[in-house]
Amino acid sequence: MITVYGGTNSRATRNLWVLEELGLPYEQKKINFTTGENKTPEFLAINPSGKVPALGDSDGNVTLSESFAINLYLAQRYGAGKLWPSDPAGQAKCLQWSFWAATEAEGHIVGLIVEKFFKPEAMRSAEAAKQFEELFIPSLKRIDADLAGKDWLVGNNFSIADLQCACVINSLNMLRYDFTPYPNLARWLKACTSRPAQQKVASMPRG
Ligand SMILES: N[C@@H](CCC(=O)N[C@@H](CS)C(=O)NCC(=O)O)C(=O)O
Repeated sequence: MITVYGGTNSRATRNLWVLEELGLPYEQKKINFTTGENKTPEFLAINPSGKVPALGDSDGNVTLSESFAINLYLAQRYGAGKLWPSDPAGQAKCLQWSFWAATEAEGHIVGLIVEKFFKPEAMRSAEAAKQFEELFIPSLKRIDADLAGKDWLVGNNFSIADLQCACVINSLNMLRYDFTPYPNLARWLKACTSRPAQQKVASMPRG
């Protein structure tokens, strides 16, 4: 049995997206990190970092943390020929885009969202917001250029590479971010987020 620890107010949504894409049975244990449920001894035994998401897979005999790594595990173990390409070059590209999403995009994008959305209004800084945006604009340009003339990042099909990048970039929609300067990215993001699996996760009750 696969168990996802984390609610829909967390990065667990990207793991739920993979599970829904693959049609895998799973149970979800909502760990409320806003009330400190992520720091209980029970949860720290699952993820000593005290963060969600985490994943347990009793069939695979593994407990994992780090949302991108969880997705790569699920894609490799259960998504061969679907989310996980069969050729080594395609697989390497999926790793490339996963690391890119984690290191070149997510931190700066989350920084902007915290600055413009989560911080109390009195504490927001337009200068800090501008700095975060300047840091991720090269990444938006990079992925927009890569998507010119093609539908998906790796090969001819939607893969874990698309999912890992789309879940990060889509969070900018919380800010109604203007993707007009990046037409290839905008088209691709719409295709990713229109997928039934993502729509299902997006319609789950928040929390
Ligand atoms: N790099 C980690 C980040 C996990 C993370 O920061 N999770 C947040 C919720 S989305 C959390 O648990 N925050 C509570 C805390 O840091 O105490 C991942 O991708 O899984």
